[in-house]
Amino acid sequence: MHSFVTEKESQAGTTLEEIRHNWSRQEVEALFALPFNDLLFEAQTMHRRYFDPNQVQVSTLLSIKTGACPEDCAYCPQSTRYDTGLEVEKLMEIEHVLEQARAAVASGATRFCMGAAWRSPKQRDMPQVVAMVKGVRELGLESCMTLGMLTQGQAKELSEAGLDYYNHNLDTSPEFYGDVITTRTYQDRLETLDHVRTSGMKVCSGGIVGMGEQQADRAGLLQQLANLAQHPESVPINMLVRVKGTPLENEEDLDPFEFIRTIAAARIMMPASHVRLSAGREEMNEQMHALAYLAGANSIFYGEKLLTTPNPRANADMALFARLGIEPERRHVEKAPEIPSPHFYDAAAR
Ligand code: SAM
Ligand code: DTB
Ligand code: SF4
Repeated sequence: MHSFVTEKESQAGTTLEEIRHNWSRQEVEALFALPFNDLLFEAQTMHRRYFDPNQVQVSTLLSIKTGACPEDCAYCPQSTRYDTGLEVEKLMEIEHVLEQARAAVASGATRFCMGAAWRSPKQRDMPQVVAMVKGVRELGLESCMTLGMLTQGQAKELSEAGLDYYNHNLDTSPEFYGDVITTRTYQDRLETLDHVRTSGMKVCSGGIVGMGEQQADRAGLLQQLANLAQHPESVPINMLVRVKGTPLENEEDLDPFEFIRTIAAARIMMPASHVRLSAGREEMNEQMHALAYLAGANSIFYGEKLLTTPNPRANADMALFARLGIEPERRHVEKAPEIPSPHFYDAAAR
């Protein structure tokens, strides 16, 4: 096991194990309080121990069931409680999902994430969802789904179908959570994560910043994630996308450096996990993207749309990768697809 020794710790004769599950709130807050350059240096140092610093994983996202969700998540354009003008769509046909998945392969994505605006999947929808997982895997893509809360039985079904990752976010600190969502508890979320983990799937779990929370809440979110029995393999950090009609539509801008600090702290606390620069990139300029990669973000959602809101165009991401000397990460699993396609490299020509 590696150990990470800061100058202060080495002076004090102590060492800090890197993969930890016992972070105190105070320790996490102390990370956030570091001078910005010290925090970024520490994060980048840690990043290099576990990852190639010039590779970023790219995932494509598809909404397989849109809108009319009964939950009241204050940030979400898909809740039926808010009038966001969103067009509701029922569960997508398998062939349509696979068409999009083939396009994702052609664009160079290695993971295909499917999201549904459900509180939890209905049992009658499971066969269709299972067929989607099988079809996506046959294309050689890693598969990920986010369908809301899962029972242990549903997690087992998805795992047996070959689903690689399940995304379920803790969203924020336990203290701030009730200000954002009232229709399901923090404990419900932890239980779903437990079902996902014990069924053998990889866990994708992160949160949202910029919802009016305090720095202590951002620290609290990361503390919860890092203190899980096993770190999520993937940690999406979303910047709130303010959608008209949601209760958070007029939320104030978060200091961009606070966002970068959150990425850096996540990198230090969960050094072997992919930290995903997730929603909110449409509002971030190239310099901000570069800082996020420097802070240890090594995954993005790639393609023009997230679930319902816009995302930077794929060729803009590839052009920035080329300027920064970043390459898309090749996938780790056995059955690698024939990617990248030639036009993918053209876009990123150096
Ligand atoms: N309905 C399922 C659930 O909530 O578990 C899955 C889909 S839900 C849209 C997935 C995640 O997207 C949420 O947990 C939240 O973190 C993120 N999200 C939703 N709306 C967002 C917004 N406006 N800005 C940033 N992130 C958002
Ligand atoms: C996650 O953490 N972010 C993604 C994914 N998991 C499913 C979703 C972002 C949604 C942003 C708002 C929208 O496009 O509807
Ligand atoms: Fe529904 Fe998920 Fe949106 Fe919450 S985040 S309202 S559960 S779609």
